[in-house]
Amino acid sequence: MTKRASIESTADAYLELLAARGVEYFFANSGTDFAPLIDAYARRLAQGQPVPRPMTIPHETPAVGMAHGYAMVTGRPQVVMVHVIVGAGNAVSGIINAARSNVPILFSAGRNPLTEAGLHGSRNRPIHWAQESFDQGAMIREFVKWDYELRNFTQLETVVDRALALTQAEPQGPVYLTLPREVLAEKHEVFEYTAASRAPRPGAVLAAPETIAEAARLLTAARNPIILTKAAGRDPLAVPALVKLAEALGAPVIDQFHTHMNFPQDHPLHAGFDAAPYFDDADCIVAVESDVLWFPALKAPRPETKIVQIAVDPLFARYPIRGFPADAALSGTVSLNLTALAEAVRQRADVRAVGERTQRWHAEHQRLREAWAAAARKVQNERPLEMVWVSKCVGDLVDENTILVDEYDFDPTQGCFRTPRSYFGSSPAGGLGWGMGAALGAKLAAPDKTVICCVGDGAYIFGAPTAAHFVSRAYNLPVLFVIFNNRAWNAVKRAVRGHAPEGVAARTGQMPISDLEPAPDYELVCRASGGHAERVEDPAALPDALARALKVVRDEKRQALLNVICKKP
Ligand SMILES: Cc1ncc(C[n+]2csc(CCOP(=O)(O)OP(=O)(O)O)c2C)c(N)n1
Repeated sequence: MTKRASIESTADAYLELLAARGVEYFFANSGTDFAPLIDAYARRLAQGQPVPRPMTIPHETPAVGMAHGYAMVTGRPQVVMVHVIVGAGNAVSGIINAARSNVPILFSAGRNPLTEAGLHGSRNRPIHWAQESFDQGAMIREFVKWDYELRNFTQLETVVDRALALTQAEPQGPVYLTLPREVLAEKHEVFEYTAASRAPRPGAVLAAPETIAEAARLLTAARNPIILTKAAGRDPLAVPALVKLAEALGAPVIDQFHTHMNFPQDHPLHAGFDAAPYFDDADCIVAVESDVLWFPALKAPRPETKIVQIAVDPLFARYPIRGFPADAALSGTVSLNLTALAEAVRQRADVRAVGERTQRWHAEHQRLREAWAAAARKVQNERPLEMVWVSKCVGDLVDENTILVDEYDFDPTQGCFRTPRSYFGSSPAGGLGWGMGAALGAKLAAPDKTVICCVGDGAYIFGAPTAAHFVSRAYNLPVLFVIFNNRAWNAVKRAVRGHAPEGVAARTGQMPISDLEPAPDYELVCRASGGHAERVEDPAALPDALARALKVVRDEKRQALLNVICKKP
């Protein structure tokens, strides 16, 4: 069916089309390139015409983070638009995060007016000469699946539908569309378009039966198979499928370097977060959506150990180097492949061996849980606070209605995540500044959920906190932010200690370029945007402070922040 809309410009048609295609939000950080769009927005809003909701995000880092957070919770891409090359520059780190996390986003930037005169929208500011680049896509091309400049009104529908289809096709990832000001400003009166996109939407993909059979053969021949996963839970259906596979095998699941809730943490086959201690005994390792299986320089499995890799793309083709082997590789839709493999294993498995292994791993699960509980108990009175105790207090608050976004320092041993899409960790690319925006995007996507955002003090600063707190207040997105404040970049310090354990820096603790002192009163930053905020220095006071903050978030619908003073490394 064809739709016909009265419009005034290409910008007007663009907004009409985005709304028609189900885009709900337009996370924007604007500049002179936005003039035709803002004009079209004003007209459409005044006339009650459909538009993606425009949201002013006063820094690109949380703008991209919000689109990332929204998509990771819903699976649906939204639009981010930034100001020409300079806005794109600020956004690149977030786009790298989205690319490596396989998150769909329609990322866009205005393109400086191309013409010096002669067209509506031609140059009229001094920046219009310096803000043109030879190849605007180049800055980010390596980290998007597709980039294109909208050349004219006629191709608008094809371009937008192609962008949205490509970002959502597996492996998912951001796409980049640049929008020259003259093209947006072109005058048009009528926009005709197809009511629903007919761009190809590739369906789910199952590996060939013989590949599944080979993987099942390797697994059922093994005496001690183990499973590790980083991001199986990106596909929520993969979580129950992974449970089926683990149970069919009697094999443990290790959430190694995990970025998602992948496997219920209270399942007796959950075996923690570090697979290395189990490598010596493992004779078959299944890696599910895991980019890094081990560190070859530190600890690898035995050479004869069989490896099965299961992922949308088991080659991680966009990584320049990745040498992890596979004796069988299942590409395609992870939930389908896990389900098929679980069934194939179930048919072949030696029931007695599965039963014995299950018992053994149940005991290991119990041992781990007791050790984790003891680790938190041991430091519960330490002042400054130990991060494991902070994590235990935060973890105790997690219920079925909570989403936790962690960008540094939440210790996953202290939580118990049971449902898909309830836990999200930083992208494997680790571009700092993701957490606050992602938490706000998650809250926008799931307004009925309690969203808790754990951040290191370093990560907090990278998150453009004045912008993030502004957004929380402006758009009623109450999130609880917990800063694990150790007044340092501990990740950097750890790297120095690992690199030169006997060096001067490690021996003396004097490490330039890794301290964050004098530390600001971070609570004031949140209060400046109307939030409730407290500084916590007493470990015994933390549970009550968390309860007060959560009450503000849930009942008053206001953001809250706890600046928790932790031990300095
Ligand atoms: C954009 C960006 N810049 C720098 C880094 C390098 N880096 C990784 S972790 C880290 C420190 C994070 O500090 P904080 O959030 O306080 O956590 P902590 O390391 O203290 O646990 C830095 C600087 C990065 N990952 N991303």
